[in-house]
Amino acid sequence: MAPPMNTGLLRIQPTQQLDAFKSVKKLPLEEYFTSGHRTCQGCESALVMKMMVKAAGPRTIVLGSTGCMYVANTTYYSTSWVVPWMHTQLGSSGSAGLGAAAALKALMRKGKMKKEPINVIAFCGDGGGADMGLSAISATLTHPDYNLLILMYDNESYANTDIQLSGSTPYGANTTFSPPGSVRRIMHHRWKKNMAGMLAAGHPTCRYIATVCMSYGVQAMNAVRKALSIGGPTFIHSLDPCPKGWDYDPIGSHELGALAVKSGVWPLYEVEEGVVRMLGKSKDIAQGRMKRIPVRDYLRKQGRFAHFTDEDTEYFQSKVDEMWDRWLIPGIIPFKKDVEEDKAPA
Ligand SMILES: Cc1ncc(C[n+]2csc(CCOP(=O)(O)OP(=O)(O)O)c2C)c(N)n1
Ligand code: SF4
Ligand SMILES: [Mg+2]
Repeated sequence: MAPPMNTGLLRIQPTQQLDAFKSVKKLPLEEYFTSGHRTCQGCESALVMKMMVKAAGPRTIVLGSTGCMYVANTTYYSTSWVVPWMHTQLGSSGSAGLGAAAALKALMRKGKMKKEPINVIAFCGDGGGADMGLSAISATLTHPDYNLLILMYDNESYANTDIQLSGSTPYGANTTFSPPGSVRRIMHHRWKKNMAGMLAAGHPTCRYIATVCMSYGVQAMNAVRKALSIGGPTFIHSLDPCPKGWDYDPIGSHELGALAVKSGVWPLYEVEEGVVRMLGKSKDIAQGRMKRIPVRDYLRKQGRFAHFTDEDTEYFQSKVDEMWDRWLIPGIIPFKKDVEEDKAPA
């Protein structure tokens, strides 16, 4: 792990060294997000909550913005959370997380609380994070002197309010805002927002950014542990298959996450103190040990793409190819260098 960034006297909250789990057999048995929630069968976002807090451990405060992971997990007078948990407004995970981290820091500085590592994790959905709460997340990531992790669970729609299109919804997907019709087949023409890459490029003060998918659960949990050990503002973006919104049999959740990674649709990587590393299968792809599988294999398993013609699938494939073959950093940073400009005399 890279040495911590020097932020002077400002980093008062202690962090802890959470070592990586070596395998699934080494995971602790304790649960801090338990049974009793009301998410759909096969909901990967619920799995993200469970594994995220298992990775963090009991000295953790979780804050969550409105969405499925609020509504389904905190039915009146009951909750699946074992650790302290607080709901925050839909676009506020960044500010709520920063406020909680600042409060802990102030209480510890004033001697009103024992100085000990307490994890603050603020989660949000893609609607609450990539769209509505983007400015609060961005502002929070510019504060190097508070320890918190923001985790965006991305089910690629405003799922809780019945699958409306978000800035994270993939091209062409059928949502309640983009139903294919006989006159226009493709109703959503925008490409998915590159959230983690955008935050990494624009926020050098953010000390750790990672993309994860719970189909690779130990790796995802280790990203959470690394983020919490590094401290400072950190960000994790997880891609979560959603049986309701993506329209598939709930048994397919794990497989769909793996197909997203193997097809290159969802690159796994981390940016630690400004150093980029591809991870897992994405590293194998980037280093030529594995060929990407066709995106068709991923798309055809989901009802939200059932209206796709060959032409639509080819377009989708061409955009994923572009991410891997033409981006400055494959799957992460899209800028292209103007080679001619470099050669031109000053
Ligand atoms: C300011 C505000 N606008 C709209 C809503 C209604 N609303 C509640 S949950 C939700 C969807 C949030 O989507 P996302 O953040 O992606 O979480 P998901 O439901 O997909 O888990 C919406 C629009 C709200 N609660 N607050
Ligand atoms: S709609 Fe999707 S994200 Fe929401 S509870 Fe169901 S499976 Fe989970
Ligand atoms: Mg969502």
